Amino acid sequence: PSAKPSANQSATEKPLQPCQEMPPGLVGRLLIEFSSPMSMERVQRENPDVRQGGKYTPPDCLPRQKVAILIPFRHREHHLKYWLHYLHPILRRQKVAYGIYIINQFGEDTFNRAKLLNVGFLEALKDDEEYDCFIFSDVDLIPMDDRNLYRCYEQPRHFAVGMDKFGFRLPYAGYFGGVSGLSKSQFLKINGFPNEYWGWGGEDDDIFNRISLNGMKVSRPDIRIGRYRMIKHERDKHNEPNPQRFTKIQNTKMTMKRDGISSLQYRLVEVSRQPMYTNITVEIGRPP
Ligand code: UDH
Repeated sequence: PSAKPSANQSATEKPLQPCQEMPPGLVGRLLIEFSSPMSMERVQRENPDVRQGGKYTPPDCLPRQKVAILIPFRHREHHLKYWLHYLHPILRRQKVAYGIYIINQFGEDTFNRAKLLNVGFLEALKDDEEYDCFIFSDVDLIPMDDRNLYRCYEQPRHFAVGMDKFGFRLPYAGYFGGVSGLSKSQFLKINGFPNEYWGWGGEDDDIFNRISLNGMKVSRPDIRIGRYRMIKHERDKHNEPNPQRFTKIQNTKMTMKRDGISSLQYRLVEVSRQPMYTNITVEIGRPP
């Protein structure tokens, strides 16, 4: 073994042990509510150990994975404050090294969640090539139990199995929406996500198809642990249900080879490092 100290270990300290598989500081079920006012100042005050750009490394053990958390985003500042307020402390207790990336769609054309997440994958790796796990989370979904560990698994992971709006049950067996996670190699194996789902719906089913068609199987937490609260909201402008989604998800087998991370095109508008997250504003075009 080399004597070279790692990044979070100085020459004088004794070497850090790998973080435990099941972190000892977890608290289990959490009380999640969105009625008390929230501010970014408060989030900053309560998370002094989060580094610029929303990065964190456990100080007391060597994390097993480096996780990039990617959030598709436009005009949801109010939700983002709650997400950061709840998630930073949870992720800290879960003992992973992580960075938070907001992938902000520039302009007012039709929203495209999956394409934004493809951009997030490449831009996070540009920022830090050591990311080996990617978690894709909607901005309005908060886990109700910190035993739902935000990391990557042997198989692609679906985290949001029990959302309040679906009565804390999976809405259907192949549901892959809300919060999901793939290792770098799992993501590349399915050629990333589709770029051609404009507007609401279908892209998560396409991703589920990609996973199955490539011989993988979705893994999930226990339904008692994978519970989520969603911040209630009305439908956004420029994210109407996509009427093509039903036919498109029939064709994943044909489209996934040409449409994905391999065919992604975008124009980076701005990368800005905020105290609690990194903001990536991107122009991704509009539906044909
Ligand atoms: N998102 C944005 N801005 C948008 C659209 C979507 O940030 O304008 C992101 C955000 O992370 C959101 C995710 O994309 O959590 C998914 O979009 P969504 O929240 O619209 O999807 P969901 O299925 O809601 O949660 C659909 C509209 C429900 C309307 C119900 C009215 N009672």
